Amino acid sequence: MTQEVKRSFCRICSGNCGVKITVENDRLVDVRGDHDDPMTLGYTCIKGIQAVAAHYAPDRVLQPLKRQPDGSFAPIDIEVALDEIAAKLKELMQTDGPESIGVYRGGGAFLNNTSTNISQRFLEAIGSHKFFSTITIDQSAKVVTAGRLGAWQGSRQPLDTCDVVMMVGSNPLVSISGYVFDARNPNKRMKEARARGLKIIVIDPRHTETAKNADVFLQPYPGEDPTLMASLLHVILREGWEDKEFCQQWVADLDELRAAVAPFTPEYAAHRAGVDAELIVKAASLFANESKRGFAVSGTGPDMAPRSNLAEHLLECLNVVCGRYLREGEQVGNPGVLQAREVRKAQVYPAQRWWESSYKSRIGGYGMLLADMPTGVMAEEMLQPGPGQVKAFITHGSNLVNSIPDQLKTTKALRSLELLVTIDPYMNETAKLSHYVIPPPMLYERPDLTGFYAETMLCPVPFARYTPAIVPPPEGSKLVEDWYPFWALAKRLGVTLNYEGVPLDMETPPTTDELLAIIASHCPEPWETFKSHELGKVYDDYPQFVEPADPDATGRFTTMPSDIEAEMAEVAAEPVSPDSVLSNGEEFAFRLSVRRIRETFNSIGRNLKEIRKRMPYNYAYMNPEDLTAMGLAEGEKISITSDLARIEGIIESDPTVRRGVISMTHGFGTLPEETVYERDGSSTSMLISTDRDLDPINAMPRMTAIPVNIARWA
Ligand SMILES: Nc1nc2c(c(=O)[nH]1)N[C@H]1C(S)=C(S)[C@@H](COP(=O)(O)OP(=O)(O)OC[C@H]3O[C@@H](n4cnc5c(=O)[nH]c(N)nc54)[C@H](O)[C@@H]3O)O[C@H]1N2
Ligand SMILES: Nc1nc2c(c(=O)[nH]1)N[C@H]1C(S)=C(S)[C@@H](COP(=O)(O)OP(=O)(O)OC[C@H]3O[C@@H](n4cnc5c(=O)[nH]c(N)nc54)[C@H](O)[C@@H]3O)O[C@H]1N2
Ligand code: SF4
Ligand SMILES: [Mo]
Repeated sequence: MTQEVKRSFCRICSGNCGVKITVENDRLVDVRGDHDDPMTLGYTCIKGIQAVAAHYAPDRVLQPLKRQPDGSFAPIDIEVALDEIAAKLKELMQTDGPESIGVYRGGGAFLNNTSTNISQRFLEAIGSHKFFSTITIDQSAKVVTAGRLGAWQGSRQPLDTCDVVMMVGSNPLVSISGYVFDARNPNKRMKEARARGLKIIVIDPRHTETAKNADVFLQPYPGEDPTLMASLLHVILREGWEDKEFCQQWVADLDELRAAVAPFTPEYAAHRAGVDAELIVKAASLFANESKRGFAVSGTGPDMAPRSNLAEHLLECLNVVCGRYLREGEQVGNPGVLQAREVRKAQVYPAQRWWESSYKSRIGGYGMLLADMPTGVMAEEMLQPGPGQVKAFITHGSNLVNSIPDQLKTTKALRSLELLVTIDPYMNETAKLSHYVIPPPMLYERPDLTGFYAETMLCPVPFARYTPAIVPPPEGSKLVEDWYPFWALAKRLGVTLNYEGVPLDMETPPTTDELLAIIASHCPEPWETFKSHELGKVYDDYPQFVEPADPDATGRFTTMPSDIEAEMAEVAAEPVSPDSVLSNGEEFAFRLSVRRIRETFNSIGRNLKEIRKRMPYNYAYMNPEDLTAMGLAEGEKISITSDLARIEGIIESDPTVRRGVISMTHGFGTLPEETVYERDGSSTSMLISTDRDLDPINAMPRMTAIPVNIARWA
């Protein structure tokens, strides 16, 4: 038996950690961090290390399956399955029109370059708007903000040129994700940045791994970011710490912003959020007065809370009033390698409010965000009868049962479909409800690239890398690449797929490598040369500098459009009772706060023994003083009750969680009627309603700061 060590990179999350893989008889036997990887320097996490177990897990699906009348699944030839699926789609297109067909692009498809955009292109080709993706159940408030405030074409200041970074509700040291925070081996990068003198401000209900590096740490109740951001702006504008010259030239309505934040004194915000007013002033001073370069940035925390759009808007206003963007002549950190370069001019791309003029959802009349319909209304699109009702659905690299809020409603909606197709390597909870399950190869069984979609955001330098497939799929398996079902269905329906601007040949299927070459067509090197760099390459010979503004540039940031102003007034008028929250007419003592854990990636990883040894279920993390006050103890089982439902949790005493908060991750549990907490964990999505509390514009449900009561499990 010969063993061989090969090099590749992990794609479970967007960290793209370089790995060394031992292969024996065409099978993976070991995956570990590659210390020669120029980006990630040997870093990996438990999920990456467990890739061998993940590839050969017993619940992996190795051939296409069709659900039988008795509910069991039987193997089916892929071409027969695609014929049957295409026939149903054709029938629905004739009887109900193309809008009856929808797709969900989940994280599994997003992190796989050839399939990132293919489902969307498929729907475009058949003429349906029912495209949903994780974007609208994640940080869609960032899209809304760019559409209402405007955006600076010159991009943010690169991290290595910054004096200060303010991180609001993001924990890149665990999530390996962060808009412009350095996610390549983030522990080491954080240490390097701190040694260089970077100051860190963190605002988070939990004293996170990231917060341990903070110079100023605010620990508010979740859901109070709008007030906190407003009070930071209040202090900055009161003290005159804004960049006056920048504001004069590029902000249309600074006086209106000043007036709107006037009621949000540090004392008022501190009282609501449960923090020290002095700390708000200190954070404002460090950000705006003591530092000259940097940025404020958020993660899922504020963007999953009520008033996500308002919080994100005010947060970005911090960057606007301090002029924290690259100016003419400055070098762009990562202009991109694989993607076409954006025009970078020192000017504002004014607010476009795309959703106002776009196609509107049948449910709720929401406009499109990018090309997405809001996930918050997806289940209703399936459930509510009438023209345009979604009746056939393809879920691509997603586990909707576990990831879409209002789990009971979501499950009911998926069960109501005339056709549900899942493209996923595993028999996950959503696959169990599907009529067809189409399994693709897993990550080390296919060629790929470092993530192209968000490359300029997630990697601070222009780096890209190709990996070939490391092993073939397991012997005897019948898998098709993720993009294939979409190509094959388009062919059967007689439409052409337009792939990243290139119309595909619809007679002969492309190869995965050909599709990757299309994605990489903007790379400064020819495809074969690009592929030949085993450890990838930093393309720093092709710098991009911010160009001067157009002489007639008239775009300005609009900090206080009337809808923001109205929402600010609503917040200011809200009754304040920091120690309890009212929701749907009931009173609650705790707020459930969203979080990620190292061991799992959304619902991924729960099927692996080594991971479950470390994380048997999703713990309910609570402050020890709250436990004492309630006569509860670590290891006890509690009920967590929202205005919608009740779930179980086992307490883990955690002094990093602020009092009045229960911190719990999502993605656990299984089908609602089958869940046994000790075996499956529980789904926090059960607690979240999509009938009410949806944010305007993006229909974001209330996924953090969920009002809950806690009691010993009876
Ligand atoms: N290991 C692992 N990594 C992941 C994932 C995973 O599941 N596991 N998921 C991936 C995905 S899909 C995404 S989108 C990214 C997300 O990446 P991040 O946004 O960095 O996610 P978290 O690590 O949960 O950090 C969110 C922080 O917000 C805090 N928070 C909660 N509510 C509030 C609030 O109302 N206000 C404020 N200010 N803070 C709040 C939480 O305590 C938490 O520390 O992570 C990705 N990376
Ligand atoms: N309550 C609550 N709900 C949430 C969140 C939260 O914080 N709290 N977070 C939200 C966020 S930010 C996100 S991004 C979503 C995530 O929502 P989803 O994307 O639905 O969640 P995952 O569990 O990551 O599902 C990914 C699926 O992709 C599969 N997969 C992995 N690799 C591949 C591949 O190469 N090809 C294919 N076809 N499949 C693959 C995995 O097996 C898995 O079933 O959840 C959202 N839902
Ligand atoms: S952080 Fe973990 S899951 Fe993410 S790419 Fe690296 S090894 Fe993979
Ligand atoms: Mo996400």
